Amino acid sequence: MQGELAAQAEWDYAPAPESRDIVSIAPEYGLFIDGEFVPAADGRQFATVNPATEEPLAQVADAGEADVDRAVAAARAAYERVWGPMPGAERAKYLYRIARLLQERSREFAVLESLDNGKPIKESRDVDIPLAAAHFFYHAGWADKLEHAGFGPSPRPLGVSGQVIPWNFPLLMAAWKLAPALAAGNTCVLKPAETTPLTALLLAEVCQQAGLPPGVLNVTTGAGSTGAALVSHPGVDKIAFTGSTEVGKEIQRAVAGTGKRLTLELGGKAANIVFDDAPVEGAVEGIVNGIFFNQGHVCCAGSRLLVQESVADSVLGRLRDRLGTLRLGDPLDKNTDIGAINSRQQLDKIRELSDAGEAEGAERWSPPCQLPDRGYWFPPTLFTGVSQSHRIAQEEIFGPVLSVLTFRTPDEAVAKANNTPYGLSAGVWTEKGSRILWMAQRLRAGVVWANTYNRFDPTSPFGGYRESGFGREGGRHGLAAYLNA
Ligand code: TAP
Repeated sequence: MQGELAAQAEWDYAPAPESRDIVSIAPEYGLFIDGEFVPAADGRQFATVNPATEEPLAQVADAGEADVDRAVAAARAAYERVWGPMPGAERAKYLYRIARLLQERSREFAVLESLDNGKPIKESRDVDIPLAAAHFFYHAGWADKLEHAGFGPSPRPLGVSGQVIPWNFPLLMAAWKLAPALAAGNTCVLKPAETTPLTALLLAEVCQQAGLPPGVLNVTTGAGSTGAALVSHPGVDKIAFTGSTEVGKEIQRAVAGTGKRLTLELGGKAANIVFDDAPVEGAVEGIVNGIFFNQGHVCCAGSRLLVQESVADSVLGRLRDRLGTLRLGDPLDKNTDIGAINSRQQLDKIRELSDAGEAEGAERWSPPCQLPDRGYWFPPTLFTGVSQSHRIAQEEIFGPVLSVLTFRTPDEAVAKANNTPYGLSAGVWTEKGSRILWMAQRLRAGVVWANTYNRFDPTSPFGGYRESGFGREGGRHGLAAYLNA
């Protein structure tokens, strides 16, 4: 017996926390306007907290209308005097510099992102930060080649771009928005999410370090009202928004008739479809990556698993086994698979929708999983017996919760996958290439992954339609959103 216990103990994971010493968090942060960090005009601040511990991290300036006005004026002046007239090859040098600095300071960014957002360090270290740098590298390459991008002989920038981003990939969403805008010759005012402002402010510091001319990038931290002030500011030429469908619709109403250009990247309720000929081990990894990556805080998360009835039992058996191996806990631990939920408000929403799933008759399952005493946590959760009308099959949960449905034929899979008001992404798992193409033609989704999931690349356009928004980010298509062709 003792030998057994000793053998078991040997196989336990030892804690492997990443040191937070590399990050120095200031007690207070200002807004970044015209190349300088400044307090809000009315001196207001808000706290940002570590969602894994509820520990306050810093006080951050809360931008009001006057601050947004200052930021837009700085962006306009920089656009007219410096950035707009600058040759593309010169702009590219700044973008390359920013990209290299992101790489050089990547550990610092990764630790700060995990502290402010709650995501596992292995994700911020291996996904968020390298991809953010890749977006700057990629778009730096376009800056002096815009006339060859297929938008006519001399595409022009739009002017000042107002960019409002969410909390799920704070630095990466900033990079998705800023890199193409700057490469195309626009200047920017960025509004990060209230719960995750710190890496956008560190990025502003990197831009200072790179010598980016003042006013080219401005960061106005604050809550939804700051975003609304930016959206409705008459000095902004283009709005780029990523976030909820509800706020996206509000923004669309606010800019209607103003002549401002708009792109919206909104929610999703993607189907991840597993056929009976799919390689099961790979599919199970893809299901896990599809919904448990980033705690399911992913607009394109594969939150509805559609599995062919003949293999449902074996796939679900293996999936349950795999979920039993996921490690939930300290986001800074390098072994952690599932970190903290980003905010109390988001945790409440996940709980409410999961309770509704049970109340509507679906069967809920989670592996044995100890949740930390402090912070915002939700265990990986699987719902079986889900019907298409259940709220958990219709609404975006934006958490580590998978709704499982079954199908018998490819037609039924398509019908169920498309039974959603969203249209952002989908996954198909099958051995047959012809079936992948057949499915991809019928799935109403902006992105269809085949035998993989949640793969991103700056060269590849990403975006949805219907309630998932419009416009593309990434690739040549993404550049179009920032150019007057
Ligand atoms: P949103 O409210 O949509 O937040 C996205 C961004 O918009 C944030 O920077 C937010 O600021 C800002 N904002 C809020 N109201 C605004 C307004 N009226 N005008 C302009 N900007 C405004 O999302 P959330 O509240 O963080 O999350 C709510 C739900 O949205 C989630 O549960 C999830 O289902 C969904 N969501 C989807 C995505 C993606 S990528 N599709 C991302 C985040 C959330 P504050 O953060 O300061 O409020």
